Amino acid sequence: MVDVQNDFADSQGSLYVSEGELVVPFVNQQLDEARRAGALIVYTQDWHPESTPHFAKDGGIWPVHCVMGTWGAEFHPDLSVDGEIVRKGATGLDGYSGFSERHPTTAEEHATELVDILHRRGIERVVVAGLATDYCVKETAIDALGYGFSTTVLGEGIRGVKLKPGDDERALEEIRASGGIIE
Ligand code: VGL
Ligand code: ZN
Repeated sequence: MVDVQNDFADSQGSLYVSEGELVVPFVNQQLDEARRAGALIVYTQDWHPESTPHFAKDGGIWPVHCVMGTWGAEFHPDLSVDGEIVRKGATGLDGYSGFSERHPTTAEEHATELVDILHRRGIERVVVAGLATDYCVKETAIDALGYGFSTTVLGEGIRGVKLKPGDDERALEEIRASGGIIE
Protein backbone atom coordinates (compact mmCIF):
# COMPACT_ATOMS: atom_id res chain seq x y z
CA MET A 1 0.00 0.00 0.00
CA VAL A 2 1.81 3.02 -1.34
CA ASP A 3 1.87 6.40 0.41
CA VAL A 4 -1.77 6.85 1.48
CA GLN A 5 -0.71 9.86 3.55
CA ASN A 6 -2.44 13.14 4.34
CA ASP A 7 -0.30 15.31 2.07
CA PHE A 8 -1.41 13.19 -0.91
CA ALA A 9 -4.84 11.97 0.15
CA ASP A 10 -6.37 14.94 2.00
CA SER A 11 -7.56 17.97 0.04
CA GLN A 12 -5.72 20.11 2.64
CA GLY A 13 -2.49 18.24 1.91
CA SER A 14 0.44 20.08 0.32
CA LEU A 15 0.72 17.70 -2.65
CA TYR A 16 -2.93 16.68 -2.86
CA VAL A 17 -3.59 14.09 -5.54
CA SER A 18 -7.01 14.79 -6.98
CA GLU A 19 -9.53 12.23 -5.63
CA GLY A 20 -6.80 10.72 -3.47
CA GLU A 21 -9.23 10.23 -0.57
CA LEU A 22 -11.47 8.14 -2.83
CA VAL A 23 -8.99 5.25 -2.85
CA VAL A 24 -9.36 4.78 0.91
CA PRO A 25 -12.66 2.85 1.15
CA PHE A 26 -11.66 0.64 -1.77
CA VAL A 27 -8.19 -0.17 -0.49
CA ASN A 28 -9.56 -0.81 3.02
CA GLN A 29 -11.83 -3.48 1.59
CA GLN A 30 -8.91 -4.98 -0.37
CA LEU A 31 -6.70 -4.87 2.73
CA ASP A 32 -9.38 -6.66 4.73
CA GLU A 33 -9.62 -9.44 2.18
CA ALA A 34 -5.85 -9.70 1.92
CA ARG A 35 -5.53 -9.90 5.70
CA ARG A 36 -8.17 -12.61 5.93
CA ALA A 37 -6.34 -14.55 3.21
CA GLY A 38 -3.13 -14.39 5.25
CA ALA A 39 -1.29 -12.00 2.95
CA LEU A 40 1.62 -9.91 4.15
CA ILE A 41 0.67 -6.23 4.02
CA VAL A 42 3.32 -3.55 3.72
CA TYR A 43 2.58 0.17 3.86
CA THR A 44 5.05 2.64 2.43
CA GLN A 45 5.40 6.16 3.76
CA ASP A 46 7.09 9.03 1.95
CA TRP A 47 9.23 10.39 4.79
CA HIS A 48 11.31 13.45 4.05
CA PRO A 49 13.55 15.74 6.10
CA GLU A 50 12.68 19.46 6.09
CA SER A 51 15.29 20.11 3.41
CA THR A 52 15.97 17.72 0.54
CA PRO A 53 16.81 18.13 -3.15
CA HIS A 54 13.42 16.45 -3.66
CA PHE A 55 11.73 19.77 -2.76
CA ALA A 56 11.46 22.76 -5.12
CA LYS A 57 12.80 25.12 -2.43
CA ASP A 58 16.01 23.04 -2.36
CA GLY A 59 16.41 22.58 -6.13
CA GLY A 60 13.93 19.77 -6.81
CA ILE A 61 10.44 19.81 -8.27
CA TRP A 62 7.96 19.20 -5.44
CA PRO A 63 6.28 21.40 -2.85
CA VAL A 64 7.33 20.48 0.69
CA HIS A 65 5.40 17.32 1.59
CA CYS A 66 5.48 14.33 3.93
CA VAL A 67 8.03 15.84 6.29
CA MET A 68 8.80 13.20 8.88
CA GLY A 69 6.77 13.54 12.06
CA THR A 70 4.25 16.04 10.63
CA TRP A 71 0.52 15.67 9.97
CA GLY A 72 1.14 15.52 6.22
CA ALA A 73 3.32 12.44 6.60
CA GLU A 74 0.75 10.53 8.68
CA PHE A 75 -1.40 7.92 7.05
CA HIS A 76 -4.88 9.09 6.08
CA PRO A 77 -6.93 8.70 9.29
CA ASP A 78 -9.44 6.35 7.64
CA LEU A 79 -6.81 3.99 6.21
CA SER A 80 -6.83 0.61 7.89
CA VAL A 81 -3.21 0.26 9.01
CA ASP A 82 -2.07 -3.10 10.32
CA GLY A 83 1.14 -4.49 8.88
CA GLU A 84 4.75 -3.63 8.15
CA ILE A 85 5.72 -0.02 7.48
CA VAL A 86 8.54 0.95 5.13
CA ARG A 87 9.62 4.59 5.10
CA LYS A 88 11.53 6.10 2.20
CA GLY A 89 13.23 9.41 1.53
CA ALA A 90 14.46 9.93 5.09
CA THR A 91 18.09 10.32 4.07
CA GLY A 92 17.21 13.18 1.74
CA LEU A 93 17.12 11.07 -1.41
CA ASP A 94 14.08 10.74 -3.67
CA GLY A 95 12.15 7.69 -2.61
CA TYR A 96 9.58 7.12 -5.30
CA SER A 97 9.82 3.36 -5.18
CA GLY A 98 9.11 1.49 -1.97
CA PHE A 99 12.15 -0.62 -2.86
CA SER A 100 14.81 2.07 -3.31
CA GLU A 101 16.00 5.58 -2.69
CA ARG A 102 17.83 7.58 -5.31
CA HIS A 103 19.59 10.92 -5.44
CA PRO A 104 17.80 13.19 -7.94
CA THR A 105 21.00 14.12 -9.81
CA THR A 106 23.90 11.89 -8.75
CA ALA A 107 23.88 8.11 -9.29
CA GLU A 108 23.55 7.43 -5.56
CA GLU A 109 20.95 4.75 -4.94
CA HIS A 110 20.26 2.20 -2.24
CA ALA A 111 17.63 -0.36 -1.38
CA THR A 112 15.07 -0.02 1.40
CA GLU A 113 14.30 -3.05 3.59
CA LEU A 114 11.24 -3.92 1.45
CA VAL A 115 12.76 -6.61 -0.75
CA ASP A 116 14.22 -8.36 2.31
CA ILE A 117 10.83 -8.30 4.02
CA LEU A 118 9.21 -9.92 0.98
CA HIS A 119 11.97 -12.50 0.50
CA ARG A 120 11.91 -13.47 4.18
CA ARG A 121 8.20 -14.24 3.90
CA GLY A 122 8.64 -16.15 0.64
CA ILE A 123 6.42 -13.73 -1.23
CA GLU A 124 6.00 -14.41 -4.97
CA ARG A 125 3.19 -12.07 -5.95
CA VAL A 126 2.84 -8.37 -5.18
CA VAL A 127 -0.38 -6.36 -5.43
CA VAL A 128 0.05 -2.59 -5.47
CA ALA A 129 -2.38 0.27 -4.81
CA GLY A 130 -2.15 3.79 -3.40
CA LEU A 131 -0.71 7.14 -4.43
CA ALA A 132 0.44 8.37 -6.77
CA THR A 133 0.00 6.34 -9.96
CA ASP A 134 2.60 8.24 -11.99
CA TYR A 135 5.35 8.30 -9.33
CA CYS A 136 5.45 6.02 -6.36
CA VAL A 137 2.95 3.41 -7.54
CA LYS A 138 4.66 3.17 -10.93
CA GLU A 139 8.19 2.97 -9.53
CA THR A 140 7.20 0.46 -6.87
CA ALA A 141 5.43 -1.79 -9.38
CA ILE A 142 8.29 -1.64 -11.90
CA ASP A 143 10.87 -2.42 -9.20
CA ALA A 144 8.73 -5.34 -7.98
CA LEU A 145 8.71 -6.70 -11.53
CA GLY A 146 12.46 -6.17 -11.75
CA TYR A 147 12.94 -8.28 -8.63
CA GLY A 148 10.90 -11.03 -10.29
CA PHE A 149 7.64 -10.69 -8.35
CA SER A 150 4.50 -11.26 -10.35
CA THR A 151 2.90 -7.84 -9.99
CA THR A 152 -0.67 -6.55 -10.20
CA VAL A 153 -1.79 -2.94 -9.79
CA LEU A 154 -5.38 -2.33 -8.64
CA GLY A 155 -6.80 0.29 -11.02
CA GLU A 156 -9.57 1.34 -8.62
CA GLY A 157 -7.08 1.91 -5.80
CA ILE A 158 -4.77 4.43 -7.46
CA ARG A 159 -4.86 8.08 -8.53
CA GLY A 160 -2.27 10.17 -10.41
CA VAL A 161 -0.54 13.50 -9.70
CA LYS A 162 -0.68 14.23 -13.44
CA LEU A 163 1.84 17.06 -13.63
CA LYS A 164 1.12 16.63 -17.35
CA PRO A 165 -2.27 15.39 -18.55
CA GLY A 166 -2.09 11.69 -19.38
CA ASP A 167 0.83 10.94 -17.05
CA ASP A 168 -1.32 8.40 -15.22
CA GLU A 169 -2.24 6.54 -18.42
CA ARG A 170 1.41 6.58 -19.54
CA ALA A 171 2.45 5.18 -16.16
CA LEU A 172 0.03 2.28 -16.57
CA GLU A 173 1.42 1.63 -20.06
CA GLU A 174 4.95 1.51 -18.62
CA ILE A 175 3.85 -0.94 -15.94
CA ARG A 176 2.21 -3.15 -18.57
CA ALA A 177 5.29 -2.91 -20.80
CA SER A 178 7.39 -4.14 -17.86
CA GLY A 179 5.13 -7.17 -17.45
CA GLY A 180 2.70 -5.89 -14.83
CA ILE A 181 -1.03 -6.50 -14.79
CA ILE A 182 -3.54 -3.68 -14.23
CA GLU A 183 -6.66 -5.17 -12.69
C1 VGL B 1 5.24 10.97 -4.55
C2 VGL B 1 5.82 12.93 -5.57
C3 VGL B 1 6.77 13.17 -4.62
C4 VGL B 1 4.35 9.76 -4.52
C5 VGL B 1 6.19 11.19 -3.59
O1 VGL B 1 4.09 9.21 -3.42
O2 VGL B 1 3.88 9.34 -5.62
N1 VGL B 1 5.07 11.83 -5.55
N2 VGL B 1 6.96 12.29 -3.63
ZN1 ZN C 1 8.15 12.73 -1.89
